[in-house]
Amino acid sequence: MDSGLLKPMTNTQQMKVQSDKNQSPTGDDHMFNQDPGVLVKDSGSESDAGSTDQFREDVKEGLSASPKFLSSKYFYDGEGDRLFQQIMELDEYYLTDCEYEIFSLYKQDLLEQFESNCDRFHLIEFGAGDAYKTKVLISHFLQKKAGFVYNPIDISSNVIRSLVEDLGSEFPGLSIDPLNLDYFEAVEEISRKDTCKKVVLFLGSNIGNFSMEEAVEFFTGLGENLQKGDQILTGFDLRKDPQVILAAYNDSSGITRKFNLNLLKRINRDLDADFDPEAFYHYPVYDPLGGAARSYLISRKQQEVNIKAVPMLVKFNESEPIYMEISQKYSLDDINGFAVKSGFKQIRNFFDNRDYFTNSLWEKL
Ligand code: AVI
Repeated sequence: MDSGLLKPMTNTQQMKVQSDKNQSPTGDDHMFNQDPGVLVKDSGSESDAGSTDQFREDVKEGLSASPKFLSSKYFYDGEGDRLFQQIMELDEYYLTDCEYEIFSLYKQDLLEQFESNCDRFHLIEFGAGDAYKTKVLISHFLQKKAGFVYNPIDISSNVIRSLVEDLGSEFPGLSIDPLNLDYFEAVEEISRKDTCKKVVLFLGSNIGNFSMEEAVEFFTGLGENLQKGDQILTGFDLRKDPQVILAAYNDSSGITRKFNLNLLKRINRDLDADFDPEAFYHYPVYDPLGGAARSYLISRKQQEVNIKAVPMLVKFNESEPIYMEISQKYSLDDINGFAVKSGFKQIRNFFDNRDYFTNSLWEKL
């Protein structure tokens, strides 16, 4: 994996970890066309010319393809961030509560696993956002007078700035060293400055927005930037009752629907297009065999959409889908397989009370 391909973007509202690859709408070989190792976040800004160029190219590619697709990494403009925040507060979207519960239950066990011979460890968080769940750990670690430096990593300088302000006032004793870099570069940079143990947090089942193959590439690439004994704690959403999973992506208040349709509005705004979002409907599905939740937007009628900034005229047949997102769900064997294939040893899986979700702790071999 070429971490040199990882380039920071600016002016982003909030970090969401996504693959830079587009997702094949068809099957388990889902991802294609781009470099699997590249971590990107949404640019969220019309003023970021480089990002708008990339957005235009990606929209052009996805809507010229058959079947059509759009990359879910572009969900997160300002409105997308607000909608995702609302999703995380929904009862149906159980993932956030599960991870919060795991941290509340196991904060001491986690601390014991994280501590090392060094007088401190680096708690590195990929896509820290507002660190809502991580604050449970930070608060406990400080209370226990643990030696650690918190390294939130976010490609958005705005996110980093407000997080540092917030944590500074909530936890005056916290040693915080934020990095406004892409993930692998940030890990490399921390290693260059300090040889103490690194613990990387990759939470929220963000890994689920990668295909299975990409996930292995991601973990392998991450391992190449870690030393023996360093650890990673990843949040994985587990396979469970298909109805519970489907409801998380088809909430009764329609927020997830708006979240998907918002990408069409973004294309209208940023690329001067004339999508009528109401002419599409949100269609999420869950495949209990492969464990993938996928969402589509379905054209309600035969229609044409003009995207002036590309420029392109996109023709839709009635009932034609646009593939929007994968949210992969995992078995414990899947998770163990990732660790083995990417050069880690599994230390322990931590579960919530319903066994819906796991935070899996691995050590670099
Ligand atoms: C960011 N990611 C882990 C979320 C997920 O569950 O795949 C994004 C999301 N899409 C619809 N709801 C939430």
